[in-house]
Amino acid sequence: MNITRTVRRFYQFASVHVNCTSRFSTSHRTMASRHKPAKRIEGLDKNVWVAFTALAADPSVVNLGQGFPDIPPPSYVTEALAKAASVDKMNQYTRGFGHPSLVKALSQVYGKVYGHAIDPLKEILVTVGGYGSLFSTMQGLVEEGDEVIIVEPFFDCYVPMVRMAGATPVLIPLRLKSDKGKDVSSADWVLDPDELASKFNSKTKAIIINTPNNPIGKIFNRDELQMIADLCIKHDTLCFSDEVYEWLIYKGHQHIKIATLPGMWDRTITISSAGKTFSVTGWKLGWSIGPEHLIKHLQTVMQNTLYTCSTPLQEAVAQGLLRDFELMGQPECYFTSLATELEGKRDRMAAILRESGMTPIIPEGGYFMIVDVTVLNQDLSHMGDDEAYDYKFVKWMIKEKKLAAIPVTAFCGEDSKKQFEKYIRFCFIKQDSTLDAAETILKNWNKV
Ligand code: IK2
Repeated sequence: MNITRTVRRFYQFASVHVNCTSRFSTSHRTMASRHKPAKRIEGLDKNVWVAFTALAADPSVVNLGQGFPDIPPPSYVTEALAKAASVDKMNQYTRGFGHPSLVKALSQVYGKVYGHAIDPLKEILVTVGGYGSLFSTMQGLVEEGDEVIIVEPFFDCYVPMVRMAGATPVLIPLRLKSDKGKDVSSADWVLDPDELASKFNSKTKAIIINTPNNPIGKIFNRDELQMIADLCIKHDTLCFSDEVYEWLIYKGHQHIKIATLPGMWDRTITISSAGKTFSVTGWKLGWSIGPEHLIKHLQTVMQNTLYTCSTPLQEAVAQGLLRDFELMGQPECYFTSLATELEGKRDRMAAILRESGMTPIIPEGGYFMIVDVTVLNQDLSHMGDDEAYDYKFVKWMIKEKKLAAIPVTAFCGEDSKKQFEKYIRFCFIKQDSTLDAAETILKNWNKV
């Protein structure tokens, strides 16, 4: 074939291709305008995990961003999974609202924690992670026109989930008590009682609390929980209590379930997660616990959306819970031993940050630590002003310093952005070698 013919053929092909492409893009545009997203998801397209997980994926980046352990999970749990998967019937569907052995194990563990029997079939729903528990709670109990009070900073999916249920999120920030000096603890972040009371009205369907809180690590004490409970009872509202970090409680602190306060069991859904309980975040199993008259609505959502969760994973978590149920109260119980291990990592993380001149907020629970980066005085004006300072700071830190964290304004609404935009969140459930690498980066911060 001579050159002229080849060139002509190429242009013929290219022209057909261009026509096809432009026809495709025209029809694509028409389709796009005809098929708008459902109203319930409008404005919800941005997500901090999608954005920052991608940025931190580079293996040269030390990842203290998203909240997952890089320490191994307990071997009895992973071994139980391998064993479960080797049994034929464990690889098939199981009961929709929770695998029988898992709900039984959960009722044993939580029966002890709540101090009363939990009906495994009627008062528990197992679903896909803490996310699934939150979603079924919101879809099952929150109605168009309702208001739902959310304490800031909050785990970021609460607001979109309330919106997807057709309701309005009403935000109230934790505020830092003044004059705290150098030693600031998550306990120094408090709700203003009058401000909280002012958020309740006849439209209020529920309040969402998270204790221990992500990202601050605050554990609500009995008086604070009582204040919330009194308002729930006074205004006849529900309480959704996200307690996925319930076992990660540091010395001198106590986790209290709001559902155990007088008058609260009947109006509370408590949410937890196998991912956080056994350091297996990739397993994505969670559960909601509450009275039958509420849980049955979550079960309706489950049966019409996901129907059931993975059988072998549920069986393995059941075996893990039974093992730790026997050890509850002893140091070898994973619920306790993980918290002990993490307390050392928390203190190390705090020391590293202090050495770099920053003031970390020492968490009472959970595995995150927030820190004010103001003293680093990093000029980010070249990055424009489309984003909050913490977003720019973390993006810059990942690129220039190879250290990933999460911006704290991802956990609050517009009105509180100024209060939180100088904070970033570090995750410290990491191997010593990962914390060593972070320490080296922070020590060499000012070296080029
Ligand atoms: N609720 C809270 C408070 C959570 O922190 C999470 C998990 N978040 O972890 C990611 C991070 O903050 O870096 C969930 C619910 C969801 O739990 P699960 O992973 O079991 O769906």
